[in-house]
Amino acid sequence: MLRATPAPDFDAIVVGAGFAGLYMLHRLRSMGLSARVLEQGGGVGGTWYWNRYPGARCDLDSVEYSYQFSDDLQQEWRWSERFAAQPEILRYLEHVADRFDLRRDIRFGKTVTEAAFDEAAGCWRIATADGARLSATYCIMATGCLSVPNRPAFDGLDRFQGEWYHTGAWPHEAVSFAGKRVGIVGTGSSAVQAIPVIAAEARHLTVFQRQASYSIPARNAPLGDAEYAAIRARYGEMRRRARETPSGCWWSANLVAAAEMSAEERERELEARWQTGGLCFYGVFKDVLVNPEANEIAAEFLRSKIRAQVLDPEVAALLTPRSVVGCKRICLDTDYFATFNRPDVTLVDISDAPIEEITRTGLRTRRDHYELDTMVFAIGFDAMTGPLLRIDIRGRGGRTLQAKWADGPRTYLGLAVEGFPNLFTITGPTSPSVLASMVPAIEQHAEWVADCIAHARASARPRIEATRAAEAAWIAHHEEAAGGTLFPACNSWYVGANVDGKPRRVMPYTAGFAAYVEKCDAVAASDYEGFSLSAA
Ligand code: N01
Repeated sequence: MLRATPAPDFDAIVVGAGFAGLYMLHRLRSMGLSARVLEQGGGVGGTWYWNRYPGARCDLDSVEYSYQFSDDLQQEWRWSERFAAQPEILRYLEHVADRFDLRRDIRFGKTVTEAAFDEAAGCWRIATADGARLSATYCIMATGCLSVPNRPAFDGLDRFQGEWYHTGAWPHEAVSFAGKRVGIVGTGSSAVQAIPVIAAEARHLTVFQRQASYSIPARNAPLGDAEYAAIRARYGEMRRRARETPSGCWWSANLVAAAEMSAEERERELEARWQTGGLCFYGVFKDVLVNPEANEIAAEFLRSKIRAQVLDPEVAALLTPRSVVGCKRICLDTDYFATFNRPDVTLVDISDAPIEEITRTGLRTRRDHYELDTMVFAIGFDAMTGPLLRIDIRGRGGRTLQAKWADGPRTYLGLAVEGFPNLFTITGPTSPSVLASMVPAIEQHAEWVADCIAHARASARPRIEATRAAEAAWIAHHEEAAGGTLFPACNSWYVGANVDGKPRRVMPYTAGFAAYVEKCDAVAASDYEGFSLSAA
């Protein structure tokens, strides 16, 4: 007698309970599907659960760095500042989890180690580090883009007698720097936020810089009641307008190329965006990210601002990047450059004298030894592909994602992967993700995935997989678009240059959020063109 294959435990398993996983769960449940979220942390929040370092804030205005799927939520939540600090963002996500009763379907402390597609049963079999085994028809990776911290692989770290921390895995307990000689490695967004705060507390702060960063004043400020009332009144309209822009952000982009403006007009535009603060600087010229001459005008403007803020010309020179601006993410700061005017802050250039080892009492570069009580590693993440590749993901025929992506990520729309049926990636590589307004990008993906699953089920073809041809065409288009930009010009995490041995590929989609959404919508409208749908 034939034994019926047992039904999977859930319709869908979602990995991660950050912005993406929470909303994905909400969508799936509202469709009447059974879903389980597996989260490695002890609470919701994802990025905002782990990144508790001093000074951590979002770099998009809080009012747009938040969900829009529920107007009630949007209207009732009150952000206190233009750029919310980590504790407030975490409170927001906890509020969302409670308000939509999400926690009952989330299991915390569950690190997913394996996900394998069972072809006979037509479902995903998921294993967690603590030995749990679950199955589901669909597996949705809401694992984040910046969620695997780069390990500090410095010789001798285990010998260090003081404390050390990674900004991306900060302890929950308060960390005191009072009276300490602190060293921080890295000068990216995390460090740029942490350095002024740590400097204000530590006895001495030594900053180890490999490449200088461009940074723009955040101009963070409390949001007043009148200002907030105006935002609430225009929320819907601002959200709608943002969806039509390349960045998906509220700020407006200049649609004129630098060469079409007079020197005075360019200066006015640059200065206006500098004064506004925030990432609107990305919109300074239409061609700032594609034309080296336009880029150099913007870069030189930012360099002059560094020279104006840093008193010691030698320190200013070290802090001044020579590279293209924007091909590494521009940082937002509050008093970053001015911090180097403090007598108790030292900048150490390690571009030509790298860190050789960590000693019992500090850090040795090729040039010198530095005595330290505490070390902070703000050295970033194995971005975009790291969160997926650290899970042993096996698709049809037992093929691993690691093997498939050995030369770089290949996806269809950054949402699906040929050979891996019923697997979806929220803001996966080759989607706009980190180059768009992150939360709207997440919502667009979660909604697309939910609609796709609904369509597959309704048409009695629950198995869905990207075709090889569609994936190849998407990757060709993605690479062509990226090749027309300046993103390949930098050694940044956007191209995987910050992780030894990682294939160098522009990972986020560069042709703009609005164009991308249009493509996703067109695919959905044409019976999910580029996917093959079949019965189980
Ligand atoms: O990481 P990063 P991050 N020896 O990779 C240096 C988002 N974010 O955590 O430039 C010495 O940018 C490395 O040097 P180099 C945001 O999207 C947002 O700061 O590679 N140094 C660099 O200086 C951001 O872009 C917010 O030469 C080493 C630094 O460490 C992304 O997260 C806040 C090294 C790493 O910079 C990542 O930011 C924080 C080594 N072996 C983060 N390895 C906001 O919302 C690396 N470095 C504001």
